[in-house]
Parts: sequence; C-alpha cells; structure tokens
Amino acid sequence: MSVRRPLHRGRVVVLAGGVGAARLLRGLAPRMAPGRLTVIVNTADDDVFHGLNVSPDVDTILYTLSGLSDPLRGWGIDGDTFAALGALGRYGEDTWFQLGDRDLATHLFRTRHLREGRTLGEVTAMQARALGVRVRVLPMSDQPVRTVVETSGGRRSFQEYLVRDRAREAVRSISYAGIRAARPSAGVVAAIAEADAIVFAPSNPFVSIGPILAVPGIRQALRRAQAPVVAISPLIGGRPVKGPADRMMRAHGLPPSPLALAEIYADLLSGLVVDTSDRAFAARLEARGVAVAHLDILMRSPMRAAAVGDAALRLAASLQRRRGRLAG
Ligand code: FO1
Repeated sequence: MSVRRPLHRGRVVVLAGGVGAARLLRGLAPRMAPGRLTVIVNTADDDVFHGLNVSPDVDTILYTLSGLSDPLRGWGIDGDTFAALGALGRYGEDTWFQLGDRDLATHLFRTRHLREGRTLGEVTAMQARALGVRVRVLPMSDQPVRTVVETSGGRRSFQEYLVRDRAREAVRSISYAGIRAARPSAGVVAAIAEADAIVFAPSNPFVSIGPILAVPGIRQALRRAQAPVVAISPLIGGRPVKGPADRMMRAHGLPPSPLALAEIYADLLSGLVVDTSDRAFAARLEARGVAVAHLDILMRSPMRAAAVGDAALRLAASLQRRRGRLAG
C-alpha cells in the first residue's frame, strides 16, 4: 500500500490536539486530494514563556506536516538544541518548558506578528506557507483561551499541570478561561459546513477536543453540519497511548472506555473508530446510534496512521450513504 496515492477526494475537517492528531495527519494528509483537508487545532494549551507566545498544538501539527518534528517526542523540532534555554537558566529563569533553539524562531515570529496586530489564524497561515504545509491549518480561535486544571495541589495552567508537574496531581475539574469571549477563527465555521466528513483525532476529549467544542459557535456548526462526525478513540483497552485522558475520564465519573467517548460527544457523534481490543463495546455503541469500525489503531508508522485515517473516512462515507438513503 502506498501512502502517497491520493485516495480521498471529499472535503475533510479534522479537529486536532497535539501529538495523537499529528500522528494521524502524518498518515492521512498524503492520502487526500490537494486542498481538501482542513485541520482545526486546539489553542487552549497555548501560553506565554519568556515573553513569547507559544501555541504547542499548532506547532506540533505544523512541524509534523512539514517533516520537521521530533519523531520520538512527537513535539518540537528534530535535532534541536537547547543552548538559549540553558543561557536563560543561568539568569535564574524557569526552564522546565523546553523551548529548543530552532523552535524559538517559531515563537519569536508568532509573537512579533501578533504584536503588530495580525491574528493567530493569519500568523499560522504564514508559518504553514513558509514551512511548505499544504494542509489548511486553522487555530480554533484568534482569542486567547486557556485550559485551567484544578488539582489536589491547587490551580494550574495546562502546561504547569502536564509538563512541570508531569500530570501527577489528581484532577478535580477543568475549565477554559476566556472561552465566552472566544469566536471561531476565520474559515472554521465555513469549513465545517462544507465538509463531507468530520473527524475527531485521537486526542484528549477534555483538554484537546473539549476546548474546540466549547468555542461558542463551533458545537452548533457541527450539529448543523451535513457531514457525519466520526471520532477515533484515543484509548486502547482503557488506556491512552499518551497523556492523562483515562484519569480525566475517571475524575468526571466515567470509566475510561469507548462508551465514555460516546457519552462525552453524545449530541455530535455518528461513528467511532476503536481498537480491535475494544470491539466488545461495538454492540452497546451501535445500540446508542454510534456506528463502529475496529482495527489496530496504534499508529506506529505513517502506514498504520494511513490505515486508521482510511477507516475513519470509510466509516464516514458509509454513514453519509445511509443518511442519503434515509433522506431519499
Ligand atoms: N512537552 C513536554 O512534555 N515537555 C516540554 O518541555 C515541552 C515543550 C514544548 C515546547 C514547544 C511546544 O510546541 C511543545 C512542547 N511540549 C512539551 C509539548 C506540549 O506541552 C504538549 O504536548 C501539548 O501541549 C499537549 O498537546
């Protein structure tokens, strides 16, 4: 199977967090006809470090789609060095959030253009063009939204919770500061309305997909969309490939399983792609009106990621045909 052959001609919108979404897109993007893929990216884990605006999920998607990303970590630039960070440390600055020397250029560029009055959407488009990314990458919003995690130890910014404290503290609640004033960035609502398939990447439903859905106007746009919404599970046998999604589900009183995803995305979801090890949930999901496809969803290689993306788009196409028959 060649991952270079464009297979999908419809318009596809992917809602994306960071590393899990980037892995999917590494396989899916080469399968898409040019100009047909739009990615709406979470910006609620953005933050300011050393006076610079950092948008980790936007960066992870851009670095992955341009072939720059560090394949092992999943974030940052492959082969980057950390001399500037070391020098900042000598001034006594906090250096737990590791900004590489080359990565710093991305944040310097973003910060300057935001200060000069450009929107995050405009700056992201400039960066995508400069890096040769052909996929349309849209931040969920131009307005600042920040995930706040209330933990057993107190209130944390998302990066403090995840990176500084290594997600060790028990999560009590999660909120999105600034969400009421946020609006979908330019192109987001239209892309959803015009899509033939909408895919939720295998990203954390509370801190990656959740903030995107909470931007006023986005959930409504998804409910109105003609296209079916298909999610790819971030869980395999009740455990996330990366990150604290399972613990966050438990904190919300939901045992970590595909059923919890159906519950969280209830009003939106038409289909769910799960791992073969979770296929026993299919009957209960189907009974709730969620169509299921199952395969090995661990994306060890671009080839496996292409297979997962294909499964999601095939499931979406079958749902569209079913809807067409019902409408007809
Ligand atoms: N993740 C880490 O685990 N440690 C880091 O020091 C770190 C630095 C970093 C710098 C720039 C960037 O774009 C991403 C970075 N990430 C780091 C990833 C990021 O914290 C998370 O993966 C996302 O916010 C969650 O999607």
